Amino acid sequence: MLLPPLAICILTRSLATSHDREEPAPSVASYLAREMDHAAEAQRTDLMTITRHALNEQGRHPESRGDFTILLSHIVLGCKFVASAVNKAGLAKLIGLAGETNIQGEEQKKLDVLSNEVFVKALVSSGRTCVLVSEENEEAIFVDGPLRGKYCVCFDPLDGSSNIDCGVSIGTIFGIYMIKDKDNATLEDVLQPGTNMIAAGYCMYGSSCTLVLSTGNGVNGFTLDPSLGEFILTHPNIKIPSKGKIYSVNEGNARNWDAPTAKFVEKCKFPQDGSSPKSLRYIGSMVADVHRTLLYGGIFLYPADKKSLNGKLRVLYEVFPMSFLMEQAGGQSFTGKQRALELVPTEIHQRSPIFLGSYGDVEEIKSLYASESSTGPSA
Ligand code: AHM
Ligand code: MG
Repeated sequence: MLLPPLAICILTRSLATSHDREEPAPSVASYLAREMDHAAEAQRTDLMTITRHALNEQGRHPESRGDFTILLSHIVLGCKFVASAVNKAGLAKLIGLAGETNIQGEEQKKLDVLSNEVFVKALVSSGRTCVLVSEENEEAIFVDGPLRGKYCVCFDPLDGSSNIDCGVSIGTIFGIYMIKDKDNATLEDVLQPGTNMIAAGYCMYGSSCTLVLSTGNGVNGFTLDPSLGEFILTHPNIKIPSKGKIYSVNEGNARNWDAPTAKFVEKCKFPQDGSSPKSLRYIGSMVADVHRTLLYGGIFLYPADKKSLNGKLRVLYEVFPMSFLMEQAGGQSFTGKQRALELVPTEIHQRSPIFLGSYGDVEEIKSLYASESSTGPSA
């Protein structure tokens, strides 16, 4: 069989590279087998959409009446809207998005404000929510009348929005609770420990649009196929590696860190056990940093420091959902004092320090905090 020129070029390059590294060269047969796998993938006709996946999950709960699937479909609609708006963000000056003036001379809404409106309306109109907490709204929103349902949703409609103008990945984060008493919704319904969450997820608007979801039965990732307008299961049953080679932190805050954080980062750079130093990767968009951590392993840190005693990230719609996903994927999440999901928030916009990622890496920071508390502060 004749190989197309591109295949010959790739094959020659990969043969040369593997020769340099003294690795066994791939055979033509294995190259072709891989190409055929890709072709089969592209022609797959049995697509697991996110709705089909939710319906399958629903089948595991005979008492379920489909309310969660309906709620999820409204969240998915919000994500698709924001994905489309984010894709056009670079055209802002031409078509008047994100704070620019459009051709009618009307001031357009900033993307984060627009995203918030879309999610609030989608969640309320689902008829399945009763209390909403959004990063963009100072007060919680209580849904009244016939549209009131049994779920409480805490969300950050567009996290990492300082990255919008330069086209870096941003995302939506959400965590879902069940109301305690449907006829009497109060703030207590959202001031619950993260262990009470029934589902959490995020949608990353990046080089592709990926929605990662857990309903408490593992973690699954779905990628938006723009031609179908559907999220398709592409990352089933995500498990985070038990140890990683990457740490992710804003090192610009280093001079204000406490001793355990400073020691941990020092160990990442100058390991004393003969292992290689870890690589630093920091995007400054929690969704993107956590997504990479989930897939490749490693640790993401937003610690407390002398200026921000509770760190920066918000408990209800940043720390809890990401901690839930990490635990469901086999990792862990720690605040510097306790398992993150066991924290009991007292305010809806409360912040907390956070260390999350591979089980073994978080174990290390936990032991540094444990020895600090047994010997007292060392710095
Ligand atoms: P935001 O909710 O105002 O967008 O802030 C949250 C973002 C996270 O996405 C990210 O992890 C963090 O802020 C980055 O903060 P910093 O710029 O201090 O490193
Ligand atoms: Mg945020």
